[in-house]
Amino acid sequence: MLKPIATATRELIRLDGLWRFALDEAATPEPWSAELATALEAPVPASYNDVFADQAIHDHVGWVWYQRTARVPRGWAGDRVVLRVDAATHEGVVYVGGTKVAEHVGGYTPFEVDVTDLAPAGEEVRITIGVNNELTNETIPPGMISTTAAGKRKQGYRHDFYNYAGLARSVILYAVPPVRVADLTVTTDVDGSTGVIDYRVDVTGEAEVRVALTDAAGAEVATADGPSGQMTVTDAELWRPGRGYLYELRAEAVVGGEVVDVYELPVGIRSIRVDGALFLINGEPFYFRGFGKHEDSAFRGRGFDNVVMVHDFSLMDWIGANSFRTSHYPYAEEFLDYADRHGIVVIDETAAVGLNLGLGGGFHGGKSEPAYSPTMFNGNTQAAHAQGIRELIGRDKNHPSVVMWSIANEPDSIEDGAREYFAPLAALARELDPSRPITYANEYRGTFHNDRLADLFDVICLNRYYGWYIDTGDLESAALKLEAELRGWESTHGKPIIITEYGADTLAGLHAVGTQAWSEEFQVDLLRTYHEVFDRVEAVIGEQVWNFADFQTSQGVIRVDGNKKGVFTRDRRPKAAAFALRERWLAVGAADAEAGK
Ligand code: GCB
Repeated sequence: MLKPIATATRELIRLDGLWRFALDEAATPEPWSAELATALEAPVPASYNDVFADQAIHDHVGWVWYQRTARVPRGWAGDRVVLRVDAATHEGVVYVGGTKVAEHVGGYTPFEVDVTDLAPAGEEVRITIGVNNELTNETIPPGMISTTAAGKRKQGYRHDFYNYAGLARSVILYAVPPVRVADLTVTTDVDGSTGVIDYRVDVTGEAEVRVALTDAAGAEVATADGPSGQMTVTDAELWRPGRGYLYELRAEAVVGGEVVDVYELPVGIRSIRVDGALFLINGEPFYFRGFGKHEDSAFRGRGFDNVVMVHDFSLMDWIGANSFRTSHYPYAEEFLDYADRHGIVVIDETAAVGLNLGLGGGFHGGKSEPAYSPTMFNGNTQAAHAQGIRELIGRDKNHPSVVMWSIANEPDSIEDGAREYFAPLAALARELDPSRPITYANEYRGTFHNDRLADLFDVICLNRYYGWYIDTGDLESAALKLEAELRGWESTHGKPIIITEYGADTLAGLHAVGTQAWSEEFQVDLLRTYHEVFDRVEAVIGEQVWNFADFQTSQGVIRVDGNKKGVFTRDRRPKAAAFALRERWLAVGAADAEAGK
């Protein structure tokens, strides 16, 4: 799905700002049929939960309503007008005037609809968007709704981050020509010093297709005709980690010799391969240094904010990180655009987190029934998961920064049914994108002895908490168990291993001379202990600390105002571990640079 952009033939307006806002129970039965009667105004983009000083809004389970008017620009006459919602978490319904125009399930991927007939050029239209945050055993991520003793509805879930909801990303109204570029798919490869670009252009209507590639200085380096084909660039400037060189692919739809539509896509030429236990980018072994992150900040919840994003990237640069995982859902596309431009490597994850009854936030939880069963994670869950994979790949397939798809975080990988559930999903991801490796992030109960999924994937991603949830405070045992396990995976699978989570909750400002869980010194020691092991095991080709920053979770006895495993606090101040990581990562980065990587 193409990101809306402005070109010579396309225009867009963002409907960001303040929208009228009401909880469903405070609204009339058909809130879209008239002006929403409410005193509340909610910012878009933002999660609504932390914006108001109102516990009922914070804890709300169910539908909320956003509404505003927008004037369709006069100049859009003759164009198709499209309304796009970048994210409605987790389910959205859209009305223009009194007419329902779109419904969508899945809280972290965009949806859009042609509203031309209801939104004539020059007219003002009323747009009402309903957003539902409910999670069930058949949604991705899953959850469960119960009623409290006091009669309130309560949303439970098996993932360790707050269920922020609302319109967390932009809402956009845009104009495109009736005959137009509808989608573009680009994959690249490298052959010696030649860059190879395979492209496919899908067109709405009847048109010829012309494609041209320009370099960063604007010089045309290749052209092609036809809806699909190949272009080559001699002496190509490659997209590399740390240097996000981008070409631009310009696709034109041409009718009777006239260009009726133009779409411009940044293209990074690079190759990705997994070879034995190596992860190769442009034929060079790549070592992942970085974090599992969250879209999470004060007031905004999961709301997209350029300030927070640029600051986070700046801190990642400062600390020497070269990569991150979009744990545990697809992030705003702006993150990938930025990563493309700056050469940051991304593991792109679906929202499939919590498909596991044996875990609660990384530690062992109670378990009473089978995970993969008609009443728990069933065919409908799997269908929603498949749709999540389609939408993730559909949105992000052209980003050079995305080097691998992670199709789930910590699903149950050891029970009956796990393989039946995951094999078709792994096959689907491969079919949709044969150009990228795939993985899933494995939790500690799935060992190299009993895991039933690893062989379906290219890279083994392990989330491990020895010294924290297991053998708390005992780093000697942690090192022994970690090394034994990593060597086991290495010898049984012979695939690359990335430790996609390791870390310790750490209270900023808590210090201790001796070993003391939760202290800043302990976080430093735990990370160092892991690093010593990683450096001894050849198949380990990456380390991503959990987490970049402290983040909000649901309330619970093991969380104090959220998860504190951040290397930075929630307001992005460094803990001692930030300086320790910086020392290690800048040194490794410098060695890589010297070796020409
Ligand atoms: C995990 C989960 C992550 C949690 C983390 C923790 O394994 O993947 O979402 O936040 O553990 O801190 O418990």
